[in-house]
Amino acid sequence: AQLGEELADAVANDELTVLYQPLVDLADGRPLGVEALVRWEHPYLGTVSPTRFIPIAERTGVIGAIGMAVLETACRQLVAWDAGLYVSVNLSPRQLSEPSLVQEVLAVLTRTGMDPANLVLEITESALVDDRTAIDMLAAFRSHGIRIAVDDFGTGYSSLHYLTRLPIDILKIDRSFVAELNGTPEGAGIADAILRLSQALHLTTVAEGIETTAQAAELRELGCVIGQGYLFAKPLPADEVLSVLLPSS
Ligand code: G
Ligand code: G
Ligand code: MN
Ligand code: NA
Repeated sequence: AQLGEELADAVANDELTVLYQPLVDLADGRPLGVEALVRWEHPYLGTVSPTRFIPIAERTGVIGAIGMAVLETACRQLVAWDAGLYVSVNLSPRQLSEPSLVQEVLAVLTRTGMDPANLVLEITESALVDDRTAIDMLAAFRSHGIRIAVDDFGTGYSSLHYLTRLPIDILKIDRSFVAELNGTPEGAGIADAILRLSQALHLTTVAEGIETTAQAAELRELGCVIGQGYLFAKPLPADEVLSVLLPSS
């Protein structure tokens, strides 16, 4: 309960920071975008992971304010960089149940001068199952040029039939399937299946949690276009992103 009460003030007290993890073209290593990942710099606990505080924020409802703060920070940062990158921002399931979300997101884009084509919203599969309101919302985002990614794909519950009807653009292969890659057809089974599925559905695929050059090479051979993981870079503070991504600039 204590942490929940403190979390309610974290936005106003400016205790949330946003890190950025590169998303790279697997063919040539070129940076294409970044994923925004929030951290809570707690006054005496130190850095608190989102895996710890996002579930609390979901329960108390403060996720709405946190989500919008992260989005606004990320959009401002992207516009300031002006480096031809896009930014991928996580939405939690509860945000998708807020009818005003689309208008709020569009207002942030207007306020920050951000091109909607440079924004990707990441949602988890389980947020969508049988939720007509959430699905309509995704369609509304897409009608404004914002792209939708399904995060942690393969770990949720969507039936394949259902997936064909979702208004989405990108599948993110969960890092558990990347960890299974070992140069054998068995190891590549799920990643390969997801890549074929996304090709059939004309979706882009991002592989998460790439830690080795062997994994990157295998994913590239399997047809994966975009990669993310410690091999390329860990989540970085804003002021380190450009020097890591575009060292010549
Ligand atoms: O960055 P890290 O690997 O610690 O993130 C842990 C989890 O927290 C991931 O599942 C990630 O999607 C989630 N997460 C990170 N930032 C945000 C955010 O701004 N909003 C939401 N809803 N989840 C986030
Ligand atoms: O669920 P989501 O995909 O949003 O989570 C992103 C999380 O994955 C972040 O917390 C980030 O720190 C973590 N992450 C990013 N790259 C790697 C990696 O190569 N290996 C592992 N184990 N975790 C990673
Ligand atoms: Mn994500
Ligand atoms: Na993920």
